[in-house]
Formats: sequence, structure tokens, C-alpha cells
Amino acid sequence: MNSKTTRRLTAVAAVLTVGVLAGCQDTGQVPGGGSAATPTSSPSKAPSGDSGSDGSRGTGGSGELKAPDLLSAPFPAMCDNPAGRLKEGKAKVGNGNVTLMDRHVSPGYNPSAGPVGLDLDNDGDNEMVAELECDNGGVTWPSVIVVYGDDWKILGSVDLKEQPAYKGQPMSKGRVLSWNVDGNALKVKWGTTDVGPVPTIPWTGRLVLKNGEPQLVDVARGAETTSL
Ligand SMILES: [Ca+2]
Repeated sequence: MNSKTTRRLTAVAAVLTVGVLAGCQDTGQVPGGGSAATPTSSPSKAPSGDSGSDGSRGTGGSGELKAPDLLSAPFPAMCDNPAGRLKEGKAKVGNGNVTLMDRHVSPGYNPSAGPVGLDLDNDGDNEMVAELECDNGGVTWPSVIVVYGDDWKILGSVDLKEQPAYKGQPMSKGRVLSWNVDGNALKVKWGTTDVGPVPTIPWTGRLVLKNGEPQLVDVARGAETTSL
């Protein structure tokens, strides 16, 4: 048995375990993964009914990473605060907070940028991508996009505060506006500002895994506007 087969079997076992647990507990989650926080399965085994409803578009996945588990996933250091683990999608850490941008957690949830599963490394299993918001001392910083692999291992993250395309100019705000799966990449639209309270500069790029590291490539800056 090769390692990939082992990994896939492990993933299947994990899904079965999740299914058994879901069947035994009143978790409040919609059975069968119907909530928007739950990635729908791949097309061959998509649950009937609610795919595409209330912003669940794009949260497809082969099932090995379930978005409800994302509510208790680890997160990397961000906003100058240490790494930690979410509890019900939130955490207090260091001098601030981390919040998963998910409809079940955040009032600021953007249905166009909810947690999404896609196969970034083209190995047949989905990774999970999520936008996390963080603050430090009451000041909200630009979002961090976190990519998870098997068993919720953090493969890496992309900080919207600092990107090479900003040419050395850190941004004080940064929010994902929308994202869409495009093959083995995630097309991302986000907004930043260098001054002021609201994002005014639109950006587009593609989130890919390069040598196992997530990064935004093909980044382009759009025309600045008064509000995005
Ligand atoms: Ca994969």
C-alpha cells in the first residue's frame, strides 16, 4: 500500500468517524453537511438539495476536511499574536482575537468568501481555505488566509497585510471580497487601504500551492475607488 493510498484510507476513516459522531450527538449541524459552513461533497456524491444555497457555493470538497471541524482548527500566529486553536470559530490570544469568517461565527461574514475546499496540490484530496480576521489591542488588522491540509495541518497562510505586489507598503486594512475555485487554484478578489477605515484598493490574484507553500500569484491592482 503506497502512502497516498494510506492517506486516502485515513481520510475515509476520518469521514466515517465524523459521520458516526454526528449521528450520536446533537451538534446542531445540519445532517449530511447541509450548512454553509459544511463543504458539500464532490459532484459525484453531492448531497441533494442545498448545494449553492446561502453562500455555500464553492465549498466543495471530497469530504476529508469538514468545515464544522474548522470551528476548532488550529491557526498560525497572526496580528502579532501567537498561534492557537479556535473554539467555536473564535479565540482570544495574546493581545487580541482571532475570528473565523464563517456564517456561524462572524457577524462580518462575507458569503462570497466562506471557507472553501479545493484540491490545491492536485493530489485528489481537497485542502481547505479560510479567511481569518484578527485584531490586536482592539485594532483589526488585515485578514489572513489560512490553508489546511489533512488532519487540519496548517500548510501555510497568506497575510493580506503584506504582499510583494504592495511593493513594501503594508496595508492597514485587508478583506477578501470574493473567491472562486478555478481548477487547482483559488481566484481571490480582496480589498485594502493604505489609509482610512475602509478598503478602497481592489486586488485580484490566484491562491496556489507552490512547493507546498500557499501564495498569491498573478496579483494585479485595480483602480482605487471610494469604497469596495
Ligand atoms: Ca490536495
